Amino acid sequence: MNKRFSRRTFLKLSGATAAAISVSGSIGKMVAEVSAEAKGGTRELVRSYCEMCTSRCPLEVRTENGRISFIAGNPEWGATGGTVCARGGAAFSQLYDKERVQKPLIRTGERGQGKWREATWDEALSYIAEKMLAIKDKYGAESVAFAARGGPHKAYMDNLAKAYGSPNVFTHESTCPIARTVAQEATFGTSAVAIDYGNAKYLLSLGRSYFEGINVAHVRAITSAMAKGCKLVSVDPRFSVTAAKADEWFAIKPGSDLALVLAIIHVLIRDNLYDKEFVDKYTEGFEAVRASVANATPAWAAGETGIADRDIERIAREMAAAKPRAVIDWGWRTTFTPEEFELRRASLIATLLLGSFEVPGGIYLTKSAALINGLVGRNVVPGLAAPKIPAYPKPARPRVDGAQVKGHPHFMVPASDGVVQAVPEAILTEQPYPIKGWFVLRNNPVISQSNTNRVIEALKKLDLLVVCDLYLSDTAWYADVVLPESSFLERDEGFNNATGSAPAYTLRQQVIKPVYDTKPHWQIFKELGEKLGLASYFPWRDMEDMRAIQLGGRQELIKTAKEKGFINFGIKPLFLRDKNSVAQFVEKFPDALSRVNEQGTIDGPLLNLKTHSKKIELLSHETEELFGRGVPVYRPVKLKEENQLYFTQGKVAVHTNAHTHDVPWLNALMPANRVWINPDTAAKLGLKTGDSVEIENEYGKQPAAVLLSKGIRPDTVFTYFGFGRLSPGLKRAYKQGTNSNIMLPTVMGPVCGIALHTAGVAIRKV
Ligand SMILES: Nc1nc2c(c(=O)[nH]1)N[C@H]1C(S)=C(S)[C@@H](COP(=O)(O)OP(=O)(O)OC[C@H]3O[C@@H](n4cnc5c(=O)[nH]c(N)nc54)[C@H](O)[C@@H]3O)O[C@H]1N2
Ligand SMILES: Nc1nc2c(c(=O)[nH]1)N[C@H]1C(S)=C(S)[C@@H](COP(=O)(O)OP(=O)(O)OC[C@H]3O[C@@H](n4cnc5c(=O)[nH]c(N)nc54)[C@H](O)[C@@H]3O)O[C@H]1N2
Ligand code: SF4
Ligand SMILES: [Mo]
Repeated sequence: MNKRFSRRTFLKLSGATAAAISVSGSIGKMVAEVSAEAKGGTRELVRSYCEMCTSRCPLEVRTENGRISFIAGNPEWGATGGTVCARGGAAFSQLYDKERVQKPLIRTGERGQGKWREATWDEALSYIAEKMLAIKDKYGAESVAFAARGGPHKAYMDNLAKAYGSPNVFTHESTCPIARTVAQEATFGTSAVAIDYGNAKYLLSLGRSYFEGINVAHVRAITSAMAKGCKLVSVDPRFSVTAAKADEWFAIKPGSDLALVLAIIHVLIRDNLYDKEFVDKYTEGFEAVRASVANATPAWAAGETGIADRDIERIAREMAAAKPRAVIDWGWRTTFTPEEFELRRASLIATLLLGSFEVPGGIYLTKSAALINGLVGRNVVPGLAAPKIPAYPKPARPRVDGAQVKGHPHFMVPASDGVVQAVPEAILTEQPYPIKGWFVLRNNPVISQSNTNRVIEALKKLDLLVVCDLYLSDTAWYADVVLPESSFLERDEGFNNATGSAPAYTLRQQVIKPVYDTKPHWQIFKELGEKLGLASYFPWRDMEDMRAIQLGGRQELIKTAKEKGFINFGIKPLFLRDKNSVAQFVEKFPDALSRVNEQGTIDGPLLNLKTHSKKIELLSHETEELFGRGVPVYRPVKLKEENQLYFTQGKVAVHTNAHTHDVPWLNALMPANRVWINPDTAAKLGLKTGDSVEIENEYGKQPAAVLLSKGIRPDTVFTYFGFGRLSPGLKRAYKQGTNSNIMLPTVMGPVCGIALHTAGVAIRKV
C-alpha cells in the first residue's frame, strides 16, 4: 500500500468502495464528513457521467470553492442508484494529477525518443493541418486513419475524417465485443439488444466477469437477481470474483466454450425442452440448427471442454426449468478464439430456444425513440438529431479493412467500428494501400492491440501520428503531436444515448474549469476542421448549441437534463412479450393499443426485423450466403503447442484496460499484476509465489512475478490486463508488472475480424 494516502482517505474523498461491488449505505455519512470540513465558501452539486471506463455511469459531483471534493453516483439514476466503482471515485485523483499532459506537445527528437517541446494550441493544430494536407496531396485522404474508443466523442472525429475524405474510421471494438455485435446483427438485423439481468432466474456466464469487468448497473442488477434466487453459473478457466460468488464454477479448457453451448442446444432439442411456440412464431431456421447439433452430444462436449457430461445435461435441464428467464450471457470481451462469431451466435440461439426474449429476465431490443414512436404512431420521444452539414466527399478508395465492402471477408463488420488491427498492417504492408497518418483519440493501441512489437514498428513508419489523450500514453510516446484533452469533469458535451428497456439520454456537464491548458475533443475537431478549410462541417458554436440541435430546441428537456443529469420520458421498462409491461405502456400511450394482440403482448416489431426473413434468424441467411456459416459449427482451434501453457487475461476491479495504471490512487491500490500459476504446474517448474519468471513465445517475452493459485487450470496461466506499461511518460506505471499483448499474435477472426487474446507461452524461472 502506498504511504501517501490511506484507504480511508480514498473512501472519504470518493463515493467508491475499494472492492468490486459498489454500495450506497455509507455515502450519506461520507458526504457529511467531507462537507463538515469545508468552512464556508461556495458549494455546488453538478450531475454528469463518468468516463473512467465506458460504462458511463451517471454521477453527482460536489465542488467546494471551485474544487471537486466528492464524486458519487447520481442517486436518481435507478440502475446505479447513487453508486460508483473504485475507478469512478478515483476520477478526482486523475483530474488533479500533475503527470497529465498539461499543454500540447510537438515532437523534437526521433520518434519514440521522448523529446518534446510545448506548443500553443494554434501552433499544434496548424502543424497537424499542414501535415494532413500534405498526405492528402501525396497519397490521398484515405491514407489517414482515425481511431477512437467507442462513445459520443467519436462522432466529432468521424465528422472530421469524412469531411477530409477518409473512410478509415475505427473504434477499439474489434479488440473487444465485435463478435457479439456481428452475431447480434446476423440474428436480429440489429445489435441494439440488451440483457435484463435484474429479473433473471438463471445466468450462465461464459467468462463474463461481472464483478471485475465492472458495469455498476450490471453488478447491481445481478446482485439483486441473486438475492431473489437467480442461479449464477460461471464457466471460466480461472476462479474469478464472479466464480467465487457463483453457485457453480466450471474451469473450462480455454477456447472450448462453443462445444459446451452446442451440447446445451443438443439437449434442449433432443429432450423437447425448448419453447416450441416461440420458435415457431418468431424464428427462422430451427431445422438447420437441429441438424447441426445432432452429434454435439454432452459426452462429446465433455471431451472438448473438460466439463462432465452429466453437468452439461443438468445445466441444460435447469436452464429449461428457469425459462424464459434463463440466459447464456453473450459476453463482453469476445476474444477467446478466432471462432468467436460462432460462439456468440450459439449463445444467442440457446437463449432464444428458451424463449427468453422480450420478457423480464431475458434479452430484449433496446427501446429506442424510433421503436417507441413506431408503437405509439407519433413522436412521443425525441430522437437525437444531428447538425445539418454538407455532403461528405466520396472517398476514392474503399476502407483498408474491408468493413462493409462488398465481397470482403469483413463485410459484416459495421463501418463505424471497423477492424482496427488492419491499421498497423496497412502501414507496414502498404496493402491494400498505404496508411501514412493516424489520428488516435482516447485509445491506446500500443497497449490494447496485440503483437505490440509490430504495432510499434508500424507507428515508427508513419508520416504523422497525432494522439489526443490525458496522459503521455504508450501510443502518445510515439506521436508527432500530443493533444491534451480536458478530462470528463472539465468538459461539457452533448447528449449520450443511454437507452435500455426504456429510452433515456444522459448529459455530461463541466464540473470545474480545466486545470491545465487543455480542450475538449469537440473543440479540437472543430478548430482543426477550420484549419483544414472544413468549417461548414462544424456549424455549431459549442455544446449548448449542440444540445439544442440534438433535441430540436426543446429547452425544457435540456433544463431538466442539466438538473437531473439525464432525461427519460416516464416510460417504465418495456418488454414486448410481457403482458404487464405492455399494459403499463398502453395505459400511458393509449394510441399503442392497436399494436397489442389477443395475448396482450406486441408482436409487430419482432416480426419485422431487419433480417432477410424479417424474423429472428437462428439460421442467418446473410452469413450463410456470404460465408457458408448460417448456423454455428464447431471448428476446433489450436491456441497453443502441446508443451506450452494457455496465456489468458482479464480485467481487475480497480483498473481500466489501457488507461488508469498511472492514476495516483488506483496505482497505489494496485501498482502491478502477477501471473497466476496452478501449484501442480509450479511444482514441475520449481516455482513458488513471488518468484521472478519470464513468459515467452515467438512474439515476445515479458518478466513476471509468480502467484500460486488453485484458481487456475494446470494448463493455463492468467494475468490482469493493462500492466507492464511501455511509456516512460507514465512514471508510476512504467514497466510495472507484465504486459500482455507483447506475447499475442495479430489475428482478424472470420466474419467479425475479432482479435485473439489467448496464446501458448512457456514460463522460465529467472
Ligand atoms: N491482450 C489483451 N488485449 C486487450 C484486452 C485484454 O484483456 N487482453 N482487452 C481489450 C479490451 S476489452 C478493450 S476495450 C481494449 C481497450 O483498449 P483502449 O480503448 O485502447 O483502452 P482504454 O483503457 O479505453 O484507454 C485508452 C486511452 O484513453 C485515454 N483516456 C481516458 N480518458 C480519456 C479522455 O477523457 N479523453 C481522452 N482524449 N483520452 C482519454 C487513456 O489515458 C488511455 O491512454 O483493449 C483490448 N485489448
Ligand atoms: N474494473 C474494470 N471493469 C471493466 C473494465 C476494466 O478494465 N476494469 N473494462 C470494461 C470493458 S472494456 C470490458 S470489455 C469488460 C470486460 O468484461 P468481461 O469480458 O466480463 O471480463 P474480462 O476480465 O475481460 O474477461 C473475462 C474472463 O474470461 C476468462 N477467460 C479467458 N479465456 C476464456 C475462455 O476460453 N473461456 C471462458 N469461458 N473464459 C475465458 C478470463 O479468465 C476472465 O475472467 O469490462 C468492462 N468493465
Ligand atoms: S463502472 Fe466505474 S469507472 Fe466505469 S463508468 Fe461506472 S463508475 Fe465510472
Ligand atoms: Mo472492452
